[in-house]
Parts: sequence; structure tokens; C-alpha cells
Amino acid sequence: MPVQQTNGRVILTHPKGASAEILLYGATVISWKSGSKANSTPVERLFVSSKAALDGSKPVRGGIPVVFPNFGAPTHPEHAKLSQHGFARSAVWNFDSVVMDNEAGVSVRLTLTPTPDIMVKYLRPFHLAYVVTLAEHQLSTDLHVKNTSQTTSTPPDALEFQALLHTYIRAPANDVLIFPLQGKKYYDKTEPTEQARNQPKEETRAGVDVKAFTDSVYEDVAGKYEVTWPGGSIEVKAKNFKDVVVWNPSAEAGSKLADMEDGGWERFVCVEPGYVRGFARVNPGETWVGQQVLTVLHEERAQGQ
Ligand code: TA6
Repeated sequence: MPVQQTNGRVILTHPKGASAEILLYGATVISWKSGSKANSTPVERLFVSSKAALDGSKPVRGGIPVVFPNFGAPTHPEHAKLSQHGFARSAVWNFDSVVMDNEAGVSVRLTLTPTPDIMVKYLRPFHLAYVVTLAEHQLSTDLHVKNTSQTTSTPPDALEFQALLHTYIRAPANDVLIFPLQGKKYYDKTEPTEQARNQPKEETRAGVDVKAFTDSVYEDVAGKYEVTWPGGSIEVKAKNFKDVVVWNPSAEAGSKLADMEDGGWERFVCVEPGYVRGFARVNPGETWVGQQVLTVLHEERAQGQ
């Protein structure tokens, strides 16, 4: 059964053993097991803290939370009443349809439109669709943002937003390197003062590590990154997400997160494609699409291989 729905979750299974599990709460992918290249056992590729709330009581600590319409604390006047990272990751989405179901893969579409809970804090009309596609060694997640405003004003009544896929990649954080970000401008959110946090730096490292507390917002990057560690690597490809955030709280910040399992920061790196510097704009009737494609490139060889 390639697509199953059960108690607020959508489960995708691929004929060659891969699987994905999505909570309707936040449209949060909480598991992606890719077909293994080293042996026949599917391998979990995402990190979800064992202390994460999966009952809809708070955003999931792990998986792929959907961040919309604001990244971080709100800065746009229309987002003033919204919490950190916006409402999409804590709203219950609707299971809309099975988009594809064949040998190549399985794909489902979830949607979110303004609910009473959203409308008390966000007045804009919008329609979100999130298409999750599972292939044997790949997971795609596409966020469609439609401005459903009926106004015909000049200039057009644009919907201004930020969007990001907050992907927790399961990996040995101390051994991870992320390429290519060398020469890219970034903002270091671990700096102690607001002024320093807003001062751009240039990435000098060929491979970015997260051995220390890391919270870096890279602006205008190529949209294709490799997350590597001894014996494994995952490619992150992004379209329309012009920026990327690299985050690992290390013990310094991770130990302060109530829903972070002990030492959890040692087992993931967040590589988060987003549109977070400035605001994306979409005019009435138009749709903006941001895409992330995660591909397993290679992995530990099974013993003796
Ligand atoms: O994406 C990095 C970041 O913005 C960090 O600053 C940290 O706050 C992280 O997101 C987690 O945010 P959350 O609201 O899920 O605790």
C-alpha cells in the first residue's frame, strides 16, 4: 500500500523499501528511510529528538518543519502577531491527494488555507500546497505559495513572506562538512550582539563544519550543497530558496532546548534551504514554488563490502 493515512499521519512506501512519514500537524516529515545502497536495509536519514512532541502540542524538534510566512522572530508588519518561524509548522494541514504512485515514486499533496486560528493573527489570504515525493534514494519537498487575494489594485497587492524547510539531517555532527559555501556571504547568529549578528561575514572554509555552536544564514547561494561525513553523504538541492541556513546548537544551546534529547546535537546538522533574507513577493493569483531535493549519494559500506 504505497500511501496510507492513519491517525493524523500520511505514510509513503516505495516498492524498493524506502519510506516517509508525514504528520498532518505542520506537514512535518518526521521520517525518511531511503533504500540502502550498502545493503538491503532502509536507513533513517532524518533526526527527530526522542523528546519531540508528535501529538500536535508544539512544533516537532526534528524532521523537516515547514517555516512560513516568517523565519525567526517576525520582522514584517503583517507578521507582527506571529511566533518564531511562523504558523505553518504548527497548523494542521489537509491531506489533499495522491499525486503519483508508480515504480518511479510516490507523491502526495497536502494543503493549508487560512483557519480561524490563523486568521486571528494573520490577515492575508493564501493557499499553501506541499508536495512530498519519495523515490528510492531521494525525497523531494515542494512548497507552493499562492496569493489568493481578489484585489485588482495598482500596484498589485503582493503577498510578502519568508519560507524555509528546516531539515534535520541525521549525521555525526562532529564529522560533518558542508560544501560548497566558500566565499559566500553569511550572517552569524551566534554573535552576542544584534549589531554583530547583522554584520555580514565571508565564509573562508572550503568545507563548513559544525564542531562548535553554529547558526549561519548564507545569502544568495548556488542551491546545491553536499553534506558529507566519513562513509556517507547527502545532496541538498534547492530551487527558489535563494538562501541556506546551517544550524547546530551544540551543547551550548542544545542543552537548553526542553525537547532536545540528551546529546541530540551530536546526531544531526540542519541544512535549511530558505528565502529568509528579505521577503519573497507573489502577486494576486500567482504562485511561488520553493523546492528541496534530498538525495543519498553514498553511505557506509556494510561490513566487508
Ligand atoms: O534555523 C536556525 C534557527 O533559526 C536557530 O536560530 C534556532 O532558533 C532554530 O532555528 C530552532 O528554532 P526553534 O523555534 O525550532 O527552536
